[in-house]
Amino acid sequence: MSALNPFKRIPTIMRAEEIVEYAHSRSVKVSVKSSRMIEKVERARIREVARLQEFSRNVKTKLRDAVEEFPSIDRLHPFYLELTDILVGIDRLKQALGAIYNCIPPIEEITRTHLEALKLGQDYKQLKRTRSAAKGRISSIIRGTADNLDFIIEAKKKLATLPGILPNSPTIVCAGFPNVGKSTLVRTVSTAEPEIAYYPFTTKRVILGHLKVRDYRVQIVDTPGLLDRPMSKRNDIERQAVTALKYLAHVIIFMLDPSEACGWSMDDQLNLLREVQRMFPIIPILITLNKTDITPPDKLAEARRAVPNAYEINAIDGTGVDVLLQDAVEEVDLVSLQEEIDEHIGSLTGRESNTFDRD
Ligand SMILES: Nc1nc2c(ncn2[C@@H]2O[C@H](COP(=O)(O)OP(=O)(O)O)[C@@H](O)[C@H]2O)c(=O)[nH]1
Ligand SMILES: [Mg+2]
Repeated sequence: MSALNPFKRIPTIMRAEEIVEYAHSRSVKVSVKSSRMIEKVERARIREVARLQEFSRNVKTKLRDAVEEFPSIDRLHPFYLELTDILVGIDRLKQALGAIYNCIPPIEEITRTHLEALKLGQDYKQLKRTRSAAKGRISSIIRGTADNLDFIIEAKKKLATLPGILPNSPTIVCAGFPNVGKSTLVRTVSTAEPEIAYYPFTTKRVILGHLKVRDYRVQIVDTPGLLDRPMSKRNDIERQAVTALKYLAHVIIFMLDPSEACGWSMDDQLNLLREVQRMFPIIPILITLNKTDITPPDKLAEARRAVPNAYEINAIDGTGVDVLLQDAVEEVDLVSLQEEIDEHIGSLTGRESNTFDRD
């Protein structure tokens, strides 16, 4: 498996105060072995130099790690890019990462000038003061970027809840009104326990399952709060979240419940179907009648007339599901998918760090 949710892999990021504390505790532990024969002031010089270097090194490492271990924004899968924008704002995130990174050169400069001063200092107390002044100035720089560190820590937390998709596996998205059986289908066809995740701006849980069809590792995901009601009832953010699905879905299974046990009339369901067809004109949509086990014959006949050649399934016991999935994978444009994979792998191998203004 390659790249699941890239934000789950970010190591712990320290807050400003934690970085200062951490670097301080490391620097005071530095012990310098020097001969008793050396004068007191020289011993102090060696010690203060070592402590300042240790402090500076730890601070820089923590800042650099915070930025470099964050997934490279420009190389995110478009699905995550879109959702990242909704959840935290791409511009603000780039600005925060850039600002944190830009703390490093001034810290290096302060370190350099104070190390020079330590070379020249003649008295024991003065050496201590110089080291302490350098640490103070470096700490202020870190505290000055505390908001940015807090921001990326929060961003990481939010982004880590998104579903962990495999960018190079065929992806089936289940759509349809609430209670038509989307989650049931995902659970029935998944070979392992499905992953539970969250989409932005719905409190409903997303279910992401994995299965094998022919030789392909396929993922199937449902869409609570997204493709389950008319677009006219949505705000901009929800619309953007729906749009993100076009980067995810290679094929859509649109589920209808002709028994209407879901609580929605077939007319409403068919209207939503037409809306989804309009929204995703180039994604293949497989229309599926679910709950055939409890649908009265007259309602089933009516549904067959409304959507001729629809798949007919029972999501609970899996009747009809095999044919549906085989055809779903058949619909995935495997040639374009291969190109996508190549592009993705190419971008990963060219990876160095985040792109942002380093001036
Ligand atoms: N009889 C029957 N009930 C089903 C079928 N598929 C789903 N259900 C039931 O319909 C209800 C809603 O299903 P769920 O998967 O939660 O719908 P979702 O909101 O679209 O995810 C649940 O009580 C399911 O057990 C089916 O094929 N036959
Ligand atoms: Mg559900």
